[in-house]
Amino acid sequence: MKRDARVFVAGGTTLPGRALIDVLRAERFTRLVGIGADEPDVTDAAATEAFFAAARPEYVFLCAGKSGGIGLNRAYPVELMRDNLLATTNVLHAAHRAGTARLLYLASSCAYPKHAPQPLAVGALGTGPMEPTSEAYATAKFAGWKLCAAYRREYGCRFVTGFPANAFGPHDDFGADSGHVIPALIRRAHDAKVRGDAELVVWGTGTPRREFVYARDLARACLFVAENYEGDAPINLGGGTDVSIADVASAVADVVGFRGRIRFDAAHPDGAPLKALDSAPLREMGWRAEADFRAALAETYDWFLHHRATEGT
Ligand code: GFB
Repeated sequence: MKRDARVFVAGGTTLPGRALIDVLRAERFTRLVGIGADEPDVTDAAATEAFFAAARPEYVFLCAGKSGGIGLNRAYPVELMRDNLLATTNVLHAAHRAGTARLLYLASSCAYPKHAPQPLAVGALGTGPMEPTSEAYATAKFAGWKLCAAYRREYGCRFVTGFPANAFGPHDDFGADSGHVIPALIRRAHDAKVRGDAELVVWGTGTPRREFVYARDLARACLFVAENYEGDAPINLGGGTDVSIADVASAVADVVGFRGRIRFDAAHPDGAPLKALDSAPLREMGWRAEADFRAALAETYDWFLHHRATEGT
């Protein structure tokens, strides 16, 4: 990909979007468009079309669309599904009309069937019911993949879909009730430490397992795929760390410095019992994750400590 090409990260304030902007700048892409206040409201079709007509981005990374943890998905399925459907349909159509040369759409591992064989391979997509707690959002991400594939088939667009593992890192939503598990536990372990609480409550049984990928590694994988993968099939963007929620809770408590007890509250749902991606295609192309899980947790906590007041985390 030409380093002086016009590149647009749709969803530049999301966790993956911010990481992508950092990686693109580090890789010396010199013409990022739609950054910060210049980014259009991509849930608005007219604003999106107008932006693409003016900026004419050659490369697009589509990370836009509200997302959150199991709590947010249970509380606001309509808002999550609608926001992602609008953002995805608007950006894909505008990119097609503007002649965008290459687009990577970021879907989500929750679009896989709840009980698909593990590790999750793209051939399992659509073969069974999704996890109910995130079904609305997951269906929007599944539809985004299918629409991406339709533009490729009908119009010959070089659009590709990546399915990421559970991402974490700076600029995430650290809301105790809205965030994904790692940022939510960082927030609650920090608050428990500051208050001197005797225990930290962790949702669910602690037995589910997840593959966690550091946002910087996810962003590197997105760029690697955009530059090197020409297949019609979607591709998993994994290579992360497979760990149980109980072990994540212990690691977060350790990194934050919370020394109290950890109590699992089974009144909260576990969600999918296991989500790990089969990322063999990506590995066989030579891509490797770089982040050490514990070091990435520490970097994320450090970011939280220095930004929680400003970024409304
Ligand atoms: O990250 P998370 O909210 O989403 O939850 P999913 C992962 C696991 O962590 C569940 C447990 O088993 C939760 O019960 N957990 C423990 C907690 N304590 C907490 C906590 O304080 N907050 C949260 N949030 N979880 C998501 C989807 O599913 O996967 C998203 O909801 C997205 O839409 C993401 O697709 C990739 O991994 O279960």
